Amino acid sequence: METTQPTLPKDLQNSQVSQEFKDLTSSLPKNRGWVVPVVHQYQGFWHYDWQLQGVLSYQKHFQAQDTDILLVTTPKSGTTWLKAISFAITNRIQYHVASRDHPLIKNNPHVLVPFVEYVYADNPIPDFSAIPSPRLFATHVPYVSLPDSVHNSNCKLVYMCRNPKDLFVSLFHFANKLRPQHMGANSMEEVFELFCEGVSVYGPYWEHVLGFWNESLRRPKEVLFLKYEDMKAQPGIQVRKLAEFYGCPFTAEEEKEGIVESVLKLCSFESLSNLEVNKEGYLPTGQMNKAFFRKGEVGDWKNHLTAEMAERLDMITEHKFEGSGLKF
Ligand code: PAP
Repeated sequence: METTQPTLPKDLQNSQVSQEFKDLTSSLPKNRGWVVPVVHQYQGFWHYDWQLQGVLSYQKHFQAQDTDILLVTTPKSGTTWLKAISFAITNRIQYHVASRDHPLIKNNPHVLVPFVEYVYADNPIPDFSAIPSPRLFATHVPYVSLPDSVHNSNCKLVYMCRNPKDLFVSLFHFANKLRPQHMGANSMEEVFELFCEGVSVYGPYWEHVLGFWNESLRRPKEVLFLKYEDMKAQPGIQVRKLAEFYGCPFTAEEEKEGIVESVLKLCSFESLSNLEVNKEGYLPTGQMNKAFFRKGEVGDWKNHLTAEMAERLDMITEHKFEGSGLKF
């Protein structure tokens, strides 16, 4: 049997949000959350309260620098993997990727590359001054809700998306792991309906993806759009693409030493999921690290969705992405 959280992680507890924030959200559209009872819609996307508190503070206070790198995903698109790979690439002078003391051996990738809105949710005015350049952050925030300073800077955005069928299945399992035992599991049919209506954390999924897809077409030098499936199929090509995009392509010498293979090995599902820290550890918010590692495969939806569900998701995706040039 899969283990669930002993208690609701801190970031999902309503007691963590201020009264001022509660007054503000009282006028926003509401719906049923997958883990918490209520989610609110802000600028067209669904958030649970602690997260939205962070998004608002992030919008208000974050000052982007042109050298910043922001990793963006909608949840369950391969965030943990992208964080690990990006951390390994951008810090490779300081931390040799084949070293047994590499920070990724002792730390979950979410600790090394934090979600910036969660940092703000915890502390409305965090101090980022000690972070060396290029600063590496992650976010799930949709394009429309990113801070103006991100929109107006030349900072680099990497967006990783994943096909909606696998993403839905991954999110379904993740949400059930986060729900403490006494709340019981969601039924797949119920949350499938919500997902199709766009009600998922940081959803609607399709609008989230399109926001960054369109921006990547408009500003290809600043916005790199990747797919989880391509990363699985051609990891070497994608890792080299990332290193180039970050302005630190691999040298001939590094290539000769097999750096690409070392990065991929260090960050592989097998390596990360078998580390002590990821089997036993918890994030500062209280989430179990192991919840971020399930199967790490493409096509697992076939084991979970009925033919009707798959067809419905395909039809919605085709309709929403029509004319955009984006396909799975
Ligand atoms: P997040 O957006 O909530 O941070 P994220 O890392 O995107 O989570 O989602 C976890 C998914 O990525 C899981 O997919 P699954 O449920 O279909 O299995 C997880 O297994 C997968 N994953 C985690 N690490 C890796 C990795 N190193 N390589 C490939 N897939 C991975």
